[in-house]
Amino acid sequence: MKIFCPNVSSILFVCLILTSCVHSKAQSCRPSGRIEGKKAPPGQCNQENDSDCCVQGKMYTTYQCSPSVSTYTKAYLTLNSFQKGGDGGGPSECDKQYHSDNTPVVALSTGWFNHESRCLKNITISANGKSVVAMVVDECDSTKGCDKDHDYQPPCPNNIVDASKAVWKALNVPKEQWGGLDITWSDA
Ligand SMILES: *[C@@H]1O[C@H](CO)[C@@H](O)[C@H](O)[C@H]1NC(C)=O
Ligand SMILES: CC(=O)N[C@H]1CO[C@H](CO)[C@@H](O)[C@@H]1O
Repeated sequence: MKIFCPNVSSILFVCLILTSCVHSKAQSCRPSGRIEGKKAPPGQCNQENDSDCCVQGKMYTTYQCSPSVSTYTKAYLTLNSFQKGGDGGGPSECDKQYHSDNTPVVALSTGWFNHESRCLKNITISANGKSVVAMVVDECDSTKGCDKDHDYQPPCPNNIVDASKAVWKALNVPKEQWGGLDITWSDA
């Protein structure tokens, strides 16, 4: 009878491979897949305030992860409506409610949303020499898009803080520039 008995060097080898995998996973966030754009049916995809609509046949990259969070996490700030009838689609995922765009609320890319772990928590957003505290109420889905649930908008990039206009106002950004800004954020 033969008993399986791995020698010490093979155990070491497996350990080495495992640690290097874990290590590289923590450091980088790679795409998880791609989806093909579908054109929105008539009347879908609310383009109020420059929301993107999926382009038929275009490929969009998806992500399950976001860059790792630090005290100055770099992100890209975008504009969203969290009100009923706004371009955010349905009610917010965290509390199934709509939110006034005059309150500082945000949606985070899937990796940062982290399975609702930041739901109804506050983050501090800094840019332009100012900072504002905003509550996380929704996910900006990096894993899916171009369907009815996402108002036929593309999947979110993995580094997005999608904010109500109250956030833009508090950061003192001139209205003509609302929609895209490099920022940093941290857990408040
Ligand atoms: C987040 O900030 C709001 C407004 O400043 C505050 O009312 C709320 O209690 C804060 N929530 C948490 C979880 O700290
Ligand atoms: C979410 C948001 O800011 N919506 C605005 C889009 O633009 C119209 C017209 O400028 C505003 O009235 C909305 O409030």
